Amino acid sequence: MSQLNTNVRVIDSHTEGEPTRVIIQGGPDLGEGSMRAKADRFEKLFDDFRKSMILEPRGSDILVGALLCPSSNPDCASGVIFFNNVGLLGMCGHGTIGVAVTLAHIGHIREGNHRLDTPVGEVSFELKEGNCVTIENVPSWRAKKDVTLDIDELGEVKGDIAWGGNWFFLTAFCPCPLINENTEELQRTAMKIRRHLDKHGITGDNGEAIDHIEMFSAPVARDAHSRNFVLCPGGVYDRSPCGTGTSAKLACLAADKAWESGHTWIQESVIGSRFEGTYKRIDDRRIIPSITGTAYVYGETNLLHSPDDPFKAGRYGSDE
Ligand code: PYC
Repeated sequence: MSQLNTNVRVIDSHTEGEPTRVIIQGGPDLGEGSMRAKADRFEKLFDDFRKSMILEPRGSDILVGALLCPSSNPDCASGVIFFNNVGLLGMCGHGTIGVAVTLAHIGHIREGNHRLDTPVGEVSFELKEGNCVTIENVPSWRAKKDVTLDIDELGEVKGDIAWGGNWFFLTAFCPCPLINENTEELQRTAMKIRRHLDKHGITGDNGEAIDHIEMFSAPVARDAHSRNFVLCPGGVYDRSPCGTGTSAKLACLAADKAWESGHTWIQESVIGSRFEGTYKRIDDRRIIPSITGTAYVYGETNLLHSPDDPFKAGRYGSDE
């Protein structure tokens, strides 16, 4: 087991209901280099630290972690590596909004425009009044349209494969209404889709795993355009409308010429919270999505690791 710092300062927030735990002090030293290189080092050498921040008893499966680290680009307010209960995330939309509000909370930034360095590229954001943040995400695109899966117990499931900072399979296939009361059934169905993709080697570009499943339907609120349910890689679902998932959705809409650039798309989550999205076209294939949402800081904690604590690396941590 790698050495765990005994005192780690974290700030917890939620973005449209989805929590983000930002590690602002006491995280591992990941050395020099690009954020990609730092993320690789984090994944290889400090997995116990990741687990200890997210898993029980210090956390919960639904938390997304954000490790702040210095960026080699002085124009960036910070570098950040996002992670969850099973590993690292490429980008995280709700997490970026949470990081922005957290950086303001600790006095590191003020309202205005800023940049963040992530392992999948730089993103910019505008921090506005009332904890409202608009992020400009990484380039997003649809890789495949109308992929048909024939899944035991579900039958034919048709969907698109798109990148929005993570890989998504987006489908209108819903076994039941996308509402809070149905999240267990939705999780089970989305897991079946995920397992089918893995089993049959259906991937994003360059063989990259599709680790997010997004089901969408008509919205509940009259002024919204769509509602979604997003299954995250660790088997839990996003309480927010998922920033990278909304980006992937916008990429599909743009590819189908079903939504104009610059127009506001209102995406509802399964709990009824919402993001507003717009996009700019880069070329025939790719767009730059912008996502707006609100985050609230709800906790400041020092997490401790006692050397003799059997669960210092989390409930499912490695056995020593
Ligand atoms: O908002 O992009 C997002 C996200 C990814 C996983 C959980 N939230």
